Formats: sequence, structure tokens, C-alpha cells
Amino acid sequence: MNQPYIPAEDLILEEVLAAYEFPATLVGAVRYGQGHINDTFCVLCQPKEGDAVRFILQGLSSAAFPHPEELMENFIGITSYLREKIAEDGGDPLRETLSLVNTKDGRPFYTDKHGKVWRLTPFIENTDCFQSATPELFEASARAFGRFQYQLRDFPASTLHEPIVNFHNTEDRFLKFEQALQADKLGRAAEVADEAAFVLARKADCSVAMQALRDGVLPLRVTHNDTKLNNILIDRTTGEGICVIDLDTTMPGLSINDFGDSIRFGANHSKEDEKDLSKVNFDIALFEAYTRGFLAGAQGGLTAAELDYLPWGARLMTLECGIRFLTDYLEGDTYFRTHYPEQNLDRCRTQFKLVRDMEAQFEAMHAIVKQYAEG
Ligand code: ADP
Ligand code: GN1
Ligand code: MG
Repeated sequence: MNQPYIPAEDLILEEVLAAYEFPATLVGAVRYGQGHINDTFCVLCQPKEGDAVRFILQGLSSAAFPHPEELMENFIGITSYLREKIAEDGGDPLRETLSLVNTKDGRPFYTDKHGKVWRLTPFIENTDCFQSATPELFEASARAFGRFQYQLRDFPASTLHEPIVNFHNTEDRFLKFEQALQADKLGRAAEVADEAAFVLARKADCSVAMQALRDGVLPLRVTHNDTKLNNILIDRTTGEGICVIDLDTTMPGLSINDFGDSIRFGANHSKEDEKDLSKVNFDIALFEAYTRGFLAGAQGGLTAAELDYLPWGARLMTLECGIRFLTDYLEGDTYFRTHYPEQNLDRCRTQFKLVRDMEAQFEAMHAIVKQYAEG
């Protein structure tokens, strides 16, 4: 009786929840959201009177993040910095960036008996998190991601750890794919021959952004690196992108990748693992809406070269993500959470279909960026 509801498969949660002092009676915890990496739960507390209070509890993926303590240092550094900026601009720091609830013994995160790191954040209420969006909402998310980059323009990048080394190094992703294909640990290489050929034919593309970085054409900035639509909370009242979440990969990177990853995920009308590829189509009108929003949010902060490479950011993030899904499939689905055996292969195929579409419409993409960069 009166025991909080905790899903049976997650008994470790009892230990984790006991590490925190909650403001009211703990009702329970349920799995939450559509992230592929962390273990995310919504925790519900009910005061004697008034509305329930919610929290987000996250266990960090040890497959993705080998140094979670460093990642949490980044998280604290970035959110503290943003809180000050937001307050200076007259915003609400409690709604416009994430904050941590300390454990009973005053620590910013909890390490469980298996060594997994957990963090608790207040649930940002009166917001929505979308898997796909109307052009208006997509543009709102673009303004928020552009603004995020602008807000962090003077952040001391040297204080940041690199939570995943070579995260958006597309050349390195290509090499890791080649190794996985050769090793063929699960005997899946023959089945993915078409997808493998697609990647091998684009080896030169994988160097485009890395080469521009080496040549000093593209600057390193502090970037988010995982700018999916579902990593933005949209205010239900105003329809504005109020809070950028999922800060785990925020580190020095390329602005074109933040632009590009949003396009990869949001500039189409299909699920990331859609099996029917006839439904997977790059929507250039959504690309246009995002471009408009991102450039407005970035407030003129991008160089001419960055503007010029934005369409490449979209192509490369989509190609790279497809390569990552395919590599994980070849290696036995150890990185991305999957809900059925072929899911990573399905995800890879949607990405490659979108790459083809972007290749076909590359000139039009450039023309749109030019129009908004000049306008
Ligand atoms: P993952 O790294 O697994 O993608 P996220 O940090 O993106 O994890 O969280 C997963 C989902 O949980 C988000 O897409 C969002 O729906 C929800 N979420 C995370 N943090 C909050 C928060 N503070 N308030 C409201 N919803 C949140
Ligand atoms: C993961 O954590 P989530 O679900 O927001 C991944 C991204 C991929 C994305 C593909 C740390 O994002 O890099 O682009 O899946 N995050 C990490 O949907 O690897
Ligand atoms: Mg996420």
C-alpha cells in the first residue's frame, strides 16, 4: 500500500530516488520521452493540496558517455553561464535553461551501485516536445537553437571537456564504419551491401567540413551537436522555443552541424525509422522555415563561410547519422536504443533517402540560404 509506482524492470530506481529529498509524497516514476541514449523517467510527487510536481530523472548512458562526471561538469558550467545570460536579458532562468536538484548529501548527481550516473531536473511545465512540427513550430525551434549558439558565443570553450571524442568527425565515422563492415561481427554485411555501397561512394563528402575546419575556413564554436526537434521545449502559451535541452554533447564544434542536424531530423514528414521510403521526403519548405529562424536566432553571428556551408551541414549530418545507424547495426545495436531487431537499419535507410533528396536539391538549398543571409 502507498508504495510509489516504479516500473519493475527499473528497480535500481528505488536506490536512486532514495538519494533525493522530494518536496511532496512520491507517487511514482515512469519511462519518458523518445531519446535514443539516456534512461529518462518522469517522477511525480503529490502535495497534500494543489498540483502534482514533476521532475525528469535521467541515467546517463555508459555506452555513449565514458566520463559522465566530466559531462556533468560541462552541464553545470553551461547552464550556470546561460542562467546569467538569460537573467541579463530579462528572461526566466528557471524555464529557459535546465537546472539540477541536488541529492540529500548536496551533490549535483548520484552515482548508483553499478557506477551509473543519474541527474534530477525540475520538469519544465507548460511546454511541449515534438517529434515533428508545423513550419511555424519548426521555425520557432530554429530561432531557439540559433539563439543558443549566440548566447554561448563568448563561453570559455577551453573549460569544456569533450564528452564524446570525434563526435561529429565525419571522416572518423566513415573509418569506423569501414572497420565494422570488415569485421562483420554479426554476419550482417551481405544484407546491407546496398547501404554500404552508398556510404563508400561518398567517402570524399565525409571530408568536406573537416577539411574546411583544418583550412581555417570554418571556425570552432561552442555548439550543441544534437539539435533534434525533440531536444527543444516549446512554450505552450507563446509557441516559442523556450528551452534547449539534452546538453550532453555541447562542446566545441561547427555551427553548420547544429543547423544540419535539425534539418536532418525535422525537414521531412516521416518517422526516423519509417520502413516505407516513399513516405520519406526532404521538404524544402521546412528547410526554408528553419533557415529563416536559425539566421534570426544567430543574430548575424555567422561568418560568410559558415553561411555558405550550411547546406553541407544538412547533407553531412544526415549522411553521418545514417553511417552511425548502419555501423551500430553491423556491431550489434549496442549504442542507440532499439525496440526491434532491424530498427537501426530502417533508421539508416531513411537517412540515406534524405541524403539523396538533398543532393538533388542542393542548388535550391544554397539559393534559400543566400536569400535569407542577404535579406
Ligand atoms: P536523450 O539524451 O535520451 O535524448 P533527453 O535529455 O533529450 O534525453 O530527454 C528525453 C526527453 O525527455 C526529451 O525529449 C523531453 O521530452 C523530455 N525532457 C527532458 N528534460 C526535460 C525537462 N527538464 N522538462 C520537460 N521535459 C524534459
Ligand atoms: C541521439 O539522445 P538523442 O536521442 O537526442 C544521438 C544523436 C543522433 C540521434 C539520432 C549522444 O540523440 O547524435 O543524431 O540520436 N545522441 C548521441 O536520432 O549520440
Ligand atoms: Mg534527446
